[in-house]
Amino acid sequence: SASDIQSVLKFLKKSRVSPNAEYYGTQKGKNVFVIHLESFQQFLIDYKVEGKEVTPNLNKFYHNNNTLSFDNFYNQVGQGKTADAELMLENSLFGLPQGSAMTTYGTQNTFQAAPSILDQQGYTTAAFHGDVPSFWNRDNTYKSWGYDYFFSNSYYKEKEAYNVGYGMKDKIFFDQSAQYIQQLSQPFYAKLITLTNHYPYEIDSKNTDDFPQTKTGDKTVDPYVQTAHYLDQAFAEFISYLKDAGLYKNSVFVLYGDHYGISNNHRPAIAKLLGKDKVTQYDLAQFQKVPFMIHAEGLKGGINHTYGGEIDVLPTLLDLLGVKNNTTVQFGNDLLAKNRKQLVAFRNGNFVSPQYTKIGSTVYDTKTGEVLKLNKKQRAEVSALQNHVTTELSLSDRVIYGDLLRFYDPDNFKKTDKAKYNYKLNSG
Ligand code: GP9
Ligand code: MN
Repeated sequence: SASDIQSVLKFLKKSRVSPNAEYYGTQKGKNVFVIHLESFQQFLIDYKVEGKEVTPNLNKFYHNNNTLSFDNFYNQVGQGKTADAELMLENSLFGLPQGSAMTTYGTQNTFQAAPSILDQQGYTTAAFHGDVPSFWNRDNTYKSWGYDYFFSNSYYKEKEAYNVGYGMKDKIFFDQSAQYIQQLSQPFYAKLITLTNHYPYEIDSKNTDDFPQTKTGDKTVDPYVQTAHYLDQAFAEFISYLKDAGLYKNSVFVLYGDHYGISNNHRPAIAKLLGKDKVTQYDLAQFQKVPFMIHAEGLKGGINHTYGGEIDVLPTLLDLLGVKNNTTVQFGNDLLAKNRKQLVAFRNGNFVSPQYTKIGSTVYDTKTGEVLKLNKKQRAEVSALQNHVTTELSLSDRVIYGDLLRFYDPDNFKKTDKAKYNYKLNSG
């Protein structure tokens, strides 16, 4: 009901942090590229197979002086996988405990999403993806989020050799997307969702670049580095198209991995990849780290160790762009804020903080991975963190289940008119 939104706003007001003045507004007015690295885990960064880097181009980007890179950034998805990542990234709302919110609520609900927020700042907004538009109900959800354009598979020239697995090969996808991007009026916000590095990690031999597979002996794990290597090359090609098109310097690049590529069902293989005898629940939690990088000309970069996750991306980006976001509903907080609460909630209620990693009823020391026997003070700290996690997840769920944003009109945000959008090809 309308009064439920008040409890949400009260909670958010208490947990708000003020932005970092050193960064706030420094990227104002620039184009924004959000590049979704499918199933890409943090352990791949700087990882080598037979002495060769899996992702040399992303590694260079990660270590670039103008890239802010985060090495304690976790995926927080549930069953909605990609869809949960998209929801968190662009709405700062958690995915649901079951299913995917985009599928169940994406069509009807009211949102305060990144595309709508930026549209109201004069941005053109577009999503690009080489699969059918209905996957995860994107075609309807993106209208609710205020995307001006959604370029899905029918917008791309098709040839049989262009496809593998779920859809278009990343190199073809980036090449053709770049041609559309050049026609967007600036400033724009463009999200590109890659696909080739998706389970079961298929790639034709012509495109493997002879990159060796890993040798864990697990048939579904070993080709993962090959498709990751291909994604890395595709990314590098895309960056060079943008440089040629003169779109590199006036843009901010946001890169993220959406979720794990190797699930917890492959523990022996994970142990081999990490060079360990066996993996603990703590190791598996660490294995949920995904890359998060922000790059822009002149941005003060470096590797930032703050603990955060996908829920925190939208406030971080809006602060960099100098877009006011303290009245719209967002559960995350700016990763660059000095006094932020460093707490990463997983969808099942487990969490990671700089001190504690709680999995089920076991608490590990986040620094060492050892199981902790808690003293009284620690017990109180852990239970306060657990409380916060449980509360934020359930309030976010209430926003979605109750469609609470329809009852809330902050003065700096105009509701999205879904009827304005039509993504069908040749529909005028
Ligand atoms: C397909 C896609 C895959 O369009 O984005 O989603 P996932 O299986 O990773 O959730
Ligand atoms: Mn995915």
